[in-house]
Amino acid sequence: MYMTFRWFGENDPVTLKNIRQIPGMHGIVSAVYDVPVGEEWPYGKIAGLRDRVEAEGLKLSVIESVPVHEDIKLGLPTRDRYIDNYCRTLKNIGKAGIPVVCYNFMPILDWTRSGLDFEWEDGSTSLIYEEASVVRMNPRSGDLALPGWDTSYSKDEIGRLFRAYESVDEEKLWENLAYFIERIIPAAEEAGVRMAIHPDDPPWPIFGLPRIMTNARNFERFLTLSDSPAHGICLCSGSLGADPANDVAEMVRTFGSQGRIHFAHLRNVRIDGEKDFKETAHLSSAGSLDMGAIVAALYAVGFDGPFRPDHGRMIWGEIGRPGYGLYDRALGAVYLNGLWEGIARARA
Ligand code: DNO
Repeated sequence: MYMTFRWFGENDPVTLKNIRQIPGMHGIVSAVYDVPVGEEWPYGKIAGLRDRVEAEGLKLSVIESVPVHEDIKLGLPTRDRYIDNYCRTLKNIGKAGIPVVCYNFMPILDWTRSGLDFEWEDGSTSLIYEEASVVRMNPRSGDLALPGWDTSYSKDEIGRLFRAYESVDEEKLWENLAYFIERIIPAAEEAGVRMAIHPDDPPWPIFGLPRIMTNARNFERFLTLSDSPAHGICLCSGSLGADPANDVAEMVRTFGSQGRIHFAHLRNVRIDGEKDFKETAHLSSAGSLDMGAIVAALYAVGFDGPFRPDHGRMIWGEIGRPGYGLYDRALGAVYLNGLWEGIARARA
């Protein structure tokens, strides 16, 4: 596997130079942020991003995300236009030579947390999720500002979307996902792009919205939607691992041995109760996940794709995008690379 790092573009307080200085760094994970959701990303913008990254001596390894328009997830008649645009965007991404696209199929909300700055004894802070606080939020009122979204909606739109999803249950969402996959995977294959769906984070329904990319059984079902090697998953240890019923290393072995893991997000969480977790430093002893076992499983299945250290804590007084500071992610990157090197040597 090779190391990549998420960069949010020119407005990111973390610079490409900062990222390049992390030992072992290979590539960048980024996106075009100024095209409205659902519209085609022009080739020039994608190639411009790639050139900017390459000028700093890095590769543009993954596009994360090309967001999926809500009309597609809702299965509205207008979806075909957005799906056509999606296919054209994939074609442009392929033409620019970028091999992997990460996306998700979560209704309205991407990843969700209840708190941004839980303070640990050592003064570092983390993102946390407590179901008890989440159930007290009222997103239907439109008053919901969550960190890290690739898209955000106005108050009116949020209210309208919640009403629209009242008629979409899990099975309907599966149907809409199947319709989307049937159309985009051939386009991805033709473009030479591998698609990696991100698990739902957290992996359970929130605010009464259906969520389906949550466990091994559902990933198996998802993979039956297409036989194409372009149809795969982003194995996110922290998202899946927030549910102790998910054995993340086992999922790596199952889907990795089928060649379906196209991207890995590696981070740790400490589970403090049912639907209650805190993001921690990456190392195994800091949280509930055995990162050594997860990396060993990636090694065992011969994973040769990109991974990135996922969310870190805020440390050393850094102020930045929640979960996406430089320092703790850089420590995570080096730790994960160290695990890989150690495992590779022990097996050599
Ligand atoms: C959170 C990220 C997600 C991810 C999307 C992929 O930190 O892992 O926002 O980018 O779900 O579409």
